[in-house]
Amino acid sequence: MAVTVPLLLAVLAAFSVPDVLAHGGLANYTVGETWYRGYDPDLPAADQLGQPWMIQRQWASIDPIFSVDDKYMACNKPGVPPPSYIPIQAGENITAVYWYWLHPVGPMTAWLAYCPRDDCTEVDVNQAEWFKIWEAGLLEGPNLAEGIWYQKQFQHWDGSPDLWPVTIPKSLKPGLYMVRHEILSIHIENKPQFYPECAHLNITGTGTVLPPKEYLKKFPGAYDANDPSININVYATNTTNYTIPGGPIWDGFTIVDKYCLGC
Ligand SMILES: *[C@@H]1O[C@H](CO)[C@@H](O)[C@H](O)[C@H]1NC(C)=O
Ligand SMILES: *[C@@H]1O[C@H](CO)[C@@H](O)[C@H](O)[C@H]1NC(C)=O
Ligand SMILES: *[C@@H]1O[C@H](CO)[C@@H](O)[C@H](O)[C@H]1NC(C)=O
Ligand SMILES: *[C@@H]1O[C@H](CO)[C@@H](O)[C@H](O)[C@H]1NC(C)=O
Ligand SMILES: *[C@@H]1O[C@H](CO)[C@@H](O)[C@H](O)[C@H]1NC(C)=O
Ligand SMILES: [Cu+2]
Repeated sequence: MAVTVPLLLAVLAAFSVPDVLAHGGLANYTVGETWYRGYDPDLPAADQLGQPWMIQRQWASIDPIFSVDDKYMACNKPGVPPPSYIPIQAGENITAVYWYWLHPVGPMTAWLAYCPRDDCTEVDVNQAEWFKIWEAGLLEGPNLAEGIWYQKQFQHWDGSPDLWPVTIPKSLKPGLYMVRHEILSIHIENKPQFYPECAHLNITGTGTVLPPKEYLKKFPGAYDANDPSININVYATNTTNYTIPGGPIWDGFTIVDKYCLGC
């Protein structure tokens, strides 16, 4: 099936047939050698919600979100918070583990939001201030429709775990944070599909900073439905030009006032 799946996807995309293939989602996380099990929409919710091991916000189905204004853009639906946190040091990688990711076209981004009052369970995910720490788009031409995106490169097409490592900025102030991984699939013309999933992190380390205001975004709010990178027909033009939505990545060094570093 490894050969026919991409072919089938190309056919589906060309005819704008609604999504019929299961495309999976963010199943687990790893930090170093340690695995953290996430929510599984195929298992009973009652066996998972509130379990002491749960570190991910609930996503009840693998279906995408179609509107940038949807309140579930923040942390999927229904986004019930978990009781536990993944411990991680600033500077370490958190690796998101997906199963059966099958869409090939579109950018991927990772975001953090600081949880005030030492608690992520009480945070309103729509009011949280998210900052982008990682992104990847088109890696190689010849154009948006046929090129190799990170979204296509990171997947294995066969159900073995697809790994997506992201580094927590070393300079980040320790504390409790939410991490938000988002895949945006744009293989269907002018019908973007968003796949966000969130987990809770307990970040330690020797960092001291948070990003300045211009990096802080809300979901909904961060994206514009008319953004040419979101409302896009990748089959219409032969180009490699693509700007990943959501503004720049915070590099972990730009602090409070870029003209006043260290003062
Ligand atoms: C995620 O973890 C669960 C529970 O340990 C396991 O059954 C499942 O195979 C894992 N999924 C992936 C994609 O690694
Ligand atoms: C850590 O994550 C970065 C991307 O953020 C990646 O380039 C690097 O290979 C990762 N390292 C490991 C050991 O996974
Ligand atoms: C976060 O980690 C610190 C350091 O290990 C620990 O003292 C604290 O209890 C943890 N907080 C939570 C909510 O897990
Ligand atoms: C797209 O553009 C590339 C580079 O300019 C060119 O090599 C290729 O033939 C073009 N493809 C089509 C289908 O026009
Ligand atoms: C392509 O580049 C132009 C600027 O040259 C920009 O206006 C446009 O939004 C870009 N398109 C995408 C999809 O990023
Ligand atoms: Cu899909």
